[in-house]
Amino acid sequence: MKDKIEKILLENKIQFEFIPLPEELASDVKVHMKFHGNSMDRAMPNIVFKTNKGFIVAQRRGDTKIDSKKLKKLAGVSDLRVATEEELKDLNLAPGIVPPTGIDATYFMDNKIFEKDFVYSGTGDKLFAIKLNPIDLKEINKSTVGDFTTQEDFQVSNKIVFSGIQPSGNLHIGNYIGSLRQWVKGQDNGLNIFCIVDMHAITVAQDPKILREKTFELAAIYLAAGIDPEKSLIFVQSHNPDHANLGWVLNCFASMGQMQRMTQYKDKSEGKDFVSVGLFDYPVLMAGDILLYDTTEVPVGDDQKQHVELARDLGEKLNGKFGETFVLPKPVIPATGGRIMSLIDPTKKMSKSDANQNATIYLLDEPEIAKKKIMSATTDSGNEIKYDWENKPGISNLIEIYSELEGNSIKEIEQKFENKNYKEFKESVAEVVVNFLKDFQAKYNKVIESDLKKILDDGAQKAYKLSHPKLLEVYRKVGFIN
Ligand code: AQP
Repeated sequence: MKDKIEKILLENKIQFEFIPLPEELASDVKVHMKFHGNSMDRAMPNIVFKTNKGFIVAQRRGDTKIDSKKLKKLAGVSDLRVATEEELKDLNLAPGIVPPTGIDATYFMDNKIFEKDFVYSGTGDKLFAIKLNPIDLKEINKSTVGDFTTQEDFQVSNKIVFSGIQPSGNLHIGNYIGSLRQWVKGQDNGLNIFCIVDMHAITVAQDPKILREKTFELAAIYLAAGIDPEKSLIFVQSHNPDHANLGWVLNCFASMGQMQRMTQYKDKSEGKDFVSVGLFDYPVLMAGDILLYDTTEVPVGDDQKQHVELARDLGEKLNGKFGETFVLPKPVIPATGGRIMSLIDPTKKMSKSDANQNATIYLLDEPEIAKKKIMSATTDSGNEIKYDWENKPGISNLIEIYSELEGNSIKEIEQKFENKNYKEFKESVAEVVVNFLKDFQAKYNKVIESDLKKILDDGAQKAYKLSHPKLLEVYRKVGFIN
């Protein structure tokens, strides 16, 4: 059937594009529309009806439903029912994957379809959808157009979230507040993909044994933070080769100048004897990570904003050159907590790789050690608990940590500690941090015993099924043969 419609469209000089679909998603139009970064208003299901005057095909916009009374009136029939499987077989069709043309029937199109300049439809082959202009379709099918639908009340979320953390070093409360916590908050909505980006980790020297251990540790940290593998996809970057493959293609479109502007590269390479090409180039791989899944949102800490913008720029560049290919993602950075600072030097961000262990509260720190770190955090010579980054960065940082972990607003904290000194305030911050760590670590100790390998394997398989059609689309567009 796919070949037949291809022939019809070519003969009629109609522009179209076949969109490969991962097998697992193929039967669920809502899922694969979402996967392609589209909502159901771009889907065009084709339904075959048996009427008292023969077969008709009704084409509607995917977010609407058919009003059979109206369709009967438009088609001028008194009887109307969905064709049975047997009847579809007689027409050489399979249920659920009816193509948009080439059927021996009368065609009816609902007006709402024409609000979009292109739509996605089945092809008769469950591994391919087709993208085309509905006006072209109307011409070749000689369709009757009218109003025979009502708006569906369901809303398909169009949100696709992708983010990742490197399994390098020890995760800290900055990673938790800036990233992990945002992921957990959003996972009930849309498709959420959380990656353990081991390929990014090797851009600086890693001990292979420790990297393996840290990869499992990070998976357990994801789960302890509240990422639920039933709701979200968790996998290891190197398990899905599409990331490196798309990264390579994108490399060929990123300019040296663009890459040299990446501030994280400048920071991380400064003063180093050896700087790998990987460290320079990893934002392109990150762009690949994001663009592969038609990601709409990337929840990250403030330091990653520039990299998400690079992903956008590269996506835009390829869209301009090859036509719409990538969804352009936006970084989602929390209003507060997007940049938790070092406890020792509050003008620097808290970082896994800080040489001074006292600068950072690690998620797996002994609570008593974390308490000592807070008590010795750098403040200033004043005595007022005031949120003022310019003059009081140390205190502002502690206020932010308190606020993020305890849920109080900055104002409430300032009021609460109005007549308290720094020592008393630090004791309260330490208490909040200790309580948080105890709770987090109890969850961590539980999940570290679970079958993490299986969760990661399942995640990688699903991720590949989602990403591979996109990679194939890019390969085709750049001119690689199938
Ligand atoms: N201090 C921070 N405050 C808020 N968010 C932060 N993130 C990192 N530091 C802070 C966010 O955590 C995620 C982890 O990203 P990553 O593992 O790719 O590494 P990174 O950004 O390089 O993190 P680090 O902790 O600074 O590691 P090193 O020391 O290795 O460079 C990202 O979303 C990041 O924004």
